[in-house]
Amino acid sequence: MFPQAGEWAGGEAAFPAAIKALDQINQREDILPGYYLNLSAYDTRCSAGLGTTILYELLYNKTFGNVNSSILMLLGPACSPVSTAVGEAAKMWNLIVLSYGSSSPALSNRARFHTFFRTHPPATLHNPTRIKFFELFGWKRIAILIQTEEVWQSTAENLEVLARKHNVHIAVRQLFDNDPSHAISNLQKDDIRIIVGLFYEEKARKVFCKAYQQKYFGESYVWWLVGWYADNWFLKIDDIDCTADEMSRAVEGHFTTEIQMLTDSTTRTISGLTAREFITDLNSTLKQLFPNKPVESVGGYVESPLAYDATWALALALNRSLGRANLEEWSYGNVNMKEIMMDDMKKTDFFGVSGAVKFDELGNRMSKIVVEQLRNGYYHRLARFDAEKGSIEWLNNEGPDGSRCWNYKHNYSSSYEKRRLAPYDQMQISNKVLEISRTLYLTMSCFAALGLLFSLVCLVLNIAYRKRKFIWQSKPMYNNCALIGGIICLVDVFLLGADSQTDNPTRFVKLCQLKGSLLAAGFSICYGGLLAKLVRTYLLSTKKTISRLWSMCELFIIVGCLLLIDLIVFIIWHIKDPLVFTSEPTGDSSILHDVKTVFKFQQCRSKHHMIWIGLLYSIKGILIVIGIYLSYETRASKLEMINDAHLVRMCTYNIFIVCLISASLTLIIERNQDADFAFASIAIILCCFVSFGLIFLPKILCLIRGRDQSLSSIGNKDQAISNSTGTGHGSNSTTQQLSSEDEEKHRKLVAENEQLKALIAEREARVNELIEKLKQHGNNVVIRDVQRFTTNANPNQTSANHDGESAGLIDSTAYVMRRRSTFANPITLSTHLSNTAISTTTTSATGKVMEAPAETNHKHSSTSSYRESVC
Ligand code: ABU
Repeated sequence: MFPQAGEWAGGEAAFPAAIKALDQINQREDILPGYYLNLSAYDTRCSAGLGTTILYELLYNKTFGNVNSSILMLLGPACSPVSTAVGEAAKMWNLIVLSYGSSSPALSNRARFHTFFRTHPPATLHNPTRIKFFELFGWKRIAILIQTEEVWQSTAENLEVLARKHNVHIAVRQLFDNDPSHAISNLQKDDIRIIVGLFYEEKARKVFCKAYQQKYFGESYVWWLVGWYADNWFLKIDDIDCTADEMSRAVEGHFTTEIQMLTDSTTRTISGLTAREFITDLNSTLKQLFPNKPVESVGGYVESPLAYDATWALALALNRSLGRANLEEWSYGNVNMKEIMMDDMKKTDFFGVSGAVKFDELGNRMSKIVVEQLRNGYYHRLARFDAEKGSIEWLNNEGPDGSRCWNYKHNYSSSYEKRRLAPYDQMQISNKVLEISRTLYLTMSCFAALGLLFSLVCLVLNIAYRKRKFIWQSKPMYNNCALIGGIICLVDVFLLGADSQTDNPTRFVKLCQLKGSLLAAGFSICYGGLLAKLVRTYLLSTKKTISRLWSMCELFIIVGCLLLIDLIVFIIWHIKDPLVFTSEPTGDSSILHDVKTVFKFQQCRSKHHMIWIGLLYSIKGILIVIGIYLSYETRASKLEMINDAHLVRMCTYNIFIVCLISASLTLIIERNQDADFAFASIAIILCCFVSFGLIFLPKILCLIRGRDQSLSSIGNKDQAISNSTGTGHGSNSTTQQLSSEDEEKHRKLVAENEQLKALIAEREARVNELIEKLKQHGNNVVIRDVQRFTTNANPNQTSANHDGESAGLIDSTAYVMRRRSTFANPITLSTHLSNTAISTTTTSATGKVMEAPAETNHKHSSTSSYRESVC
C-alpha cells in the first residue's frame, strides 16, 4: 500500500524504493530461488477507509488488481491510521503486515496488531529525546498540540507519562481536527512558549499560517515537530492563506526530531549497495518520476530507505520460511504457515540502508534519533540522541549547551558579548516591591534630622535657661513637652520611609505598629503641651478660678488623657482587627525580554482599616478644633505669665492647616508609597519647624542679644514678681506653684482695677461737669494728651514739649486732663505696676492736676516689663 496523496503521500518515494529492492531480490538467486516476487501496489491516499476497502478487495476479490491468489504478505500501509485499520483486520486472515512508514505507538499493541511488523520505529522514540532537550534548556512547562488521529494522540499520551517522570509539566494538551485557529488562541492565552506539534504535514502548514496570523511566533516560542516532513514543506502555500515569506518567518527556528532513516555508515548493505549509493540511485529515479519538484519534496523521500529495507526484510523472511513450508500451500486459514512466517519475520537481522534491521517482541524497530533545527530556512542537523544510552551526540560543531540554537543569526565579535539564552517556558514574573524613592527618603530624612537638631537645641536651651524671666514666663514645661512630642514625630519620619521592602511579614507588621503608635504618641505629647498652654490662657483670660491642683497638674492631665485615648484605640484596634501584611500588585507592569515586572505595594491593613484610621484622625481632628477654638477665644489676651500664648495660637493655626491638607491628600491618594511618605513627612517636618520656630526663635534671639534677665536679678526691681517666685532657685514645680499664686493675685488686681476704672469714669464725668461750670465762669481749661505731657514729667518745668509749647506758658488756671485711654487693657500691666497705678490714679482723681509723674513712670515701666517678658 503506497499512498500517493492525502495527509502524507509517503508512497511517492517509497514505491520506487520498494520496486528497486524487489528488482534486486528477484535478480538474486540465493533469495527465493525459483520464485518471482510480485508486488501489487495500491494507493490508499492515507485514508483508513480506502485502505480497509483495498484490504477486503484483496481478501475476497481474487480478480482485484493483478492478484489472483491469496497474498503472502502486506507491504505497508504507510500512514498510521491506515495501518491501524488494516493491521487490526489482517490478523483475522493470518496475514502478516510489514509497514515501512507507520509511527503510531498504538501499533505496538501486540494483542491488537498480532501480525504487525514495521521498519519505521514508533513515534514514542522521539519523546525521550524531547524530554532530554527540555531538561537541557530548562523548560518545565510545555504544551502539546495534537491532530485528532490515534498516531498523534498515542504519541502525546506517551510523552505525558514520560514528562511526568521528569517533572516536566504539560500545561496544555490541545486537540484540533481541521482548523487549528482556536487551538492556537488557547495556547496563546495560556502563555505557552514551548509547543510539541503532533500533526501531519498538511496540518502543519495550517498551524503555522494561523500562528503567523495570530502573531504566535518569534524568538520567544519554540516548536518541536516531527522531522519527516518534506524539507520545504512550509513553502507549499496552495492550501493556506499565508505567503511563503510569512510561512518562512513563522517556522524559523523550530526543532524537529526524527528517526535516523538513512545510515551514515559506508558499509555495504544486504543488497550490496551502500546507503549513499542507494540514495543516489533513488534520487535519479525520483528526478525522472517527479521532474517538477526537488527530490526532498517527494512524499516519503525520508522514509524511502525504510520501504527499501522492508521489502528486503519481507523477502528474506519468506526465503527462510521456504525451507520449512511450501509457500504455494498458503491460504488465509493456514495458521501453521502463518506461525512459521511470523517466526521467520522475527528472525530478521540484516544491515540495510537504514541501519541494522531487526524487530523486537512488539514488532518494532529501534533507531537513533536525529535532532534538527530550521535555521535561515534550512534544516540544520544538530545532534543525535541515543535513547538506550540517554546520550546526546552533538553534530556539526554544535556546543554541548546548545547555545548556538539561540544565536545562530548573530556573529559575536567577542566571547564577552552577551549571548541569547534559551527562551523561557513562560513569561517570567519578577515581583518588584515599590520602594519609597531613595532621593525622597534622603531629602526628608535630612529635613527631619535638621528638625531634630533644632528641637534638641531648643530643648537644651529651654532647660538650661529655664530661670530666665522670658523663658520662665513662657511656661517651659509646656514647651519642653511640645518639643519632646515633636522629636518623637521627627524620629518617626526615619521609620516611615524605612524598610518598605521586606520579605518578613511579621517584621513588617511590627514596624507598621511602631510607626503608627509613635506618630500618634508624638502628636499627643507635642500638641498636648500646646493645648495645655491654650487651656491655661483661656482660663486666665476668662477669669475662671483655677484650682491649685489643676494648675499644678494641668499639663500632665491633658497630655496623659491624650496618650490614654491613643493607647485605648490602639489596644482595641490590635485586639479586634489586627494589622496584617498585604502585598498587592499595583496594576502597573513592564515586559522586557520575556520578563514581566509586576510592581507590588506592601502595606499593613486591617479588615476595617479606614474605620480605625478615621477614628484616629477624628480624635486628633477634634483636638485641633478645640485648639482653634481656644486660640480664637483668647485672641486678644496678652498674659505676662504666658508670654508666648499668641505664638502658641499661631502654631495651632499652622498645625490645623498642615494636618488638614496632609490628611486629606493621604486619604485621597491610595497606593502611592512616595506620596504617602512625602505627605506624612512634610506635615511632621513643617509642623515642627514652624511651631518650634515661632515659639523658640524669639527666645533664642533674646539670648543672643542678651536682653534677657534672670529671675534673681529681677527680684529687687520687681518686688511683686520676686515675691511670687520666692528665691527663684526652686524646682520647676515650685516655680509653677508660685506662678499660679501670682496669677491669682494678678486676676484680683485686674478686677479691682476695673472697679477703679468705673470710679474714675464717674469722677471724670464729675470733673467734666465742673469744667463746664468753670468755663461758664470764664476760666480757661486745657485738655492735653498725657503722652505729650509725660515727656515733661514736671508741669512746672519750662522745657518745651514736642508741640513747641512750653509748660511754663500754660495758664496757671488751666486744668490738665489725662486721657482715659491710658488705662486701656489693664491686663498688660504687671502686678506691681497695677497697684501703683491704682493708688496714683485714685489720688489724681481727687486732685486738681489729674496726671502725675508717678503714673507716667509706671506706664513706661509697664510697657518695658512686658517687652522684657517676651523679649
Ligand atoms: N514517518 C511517517 C509516519 C507517518 C505515520 O505514522 O502515519
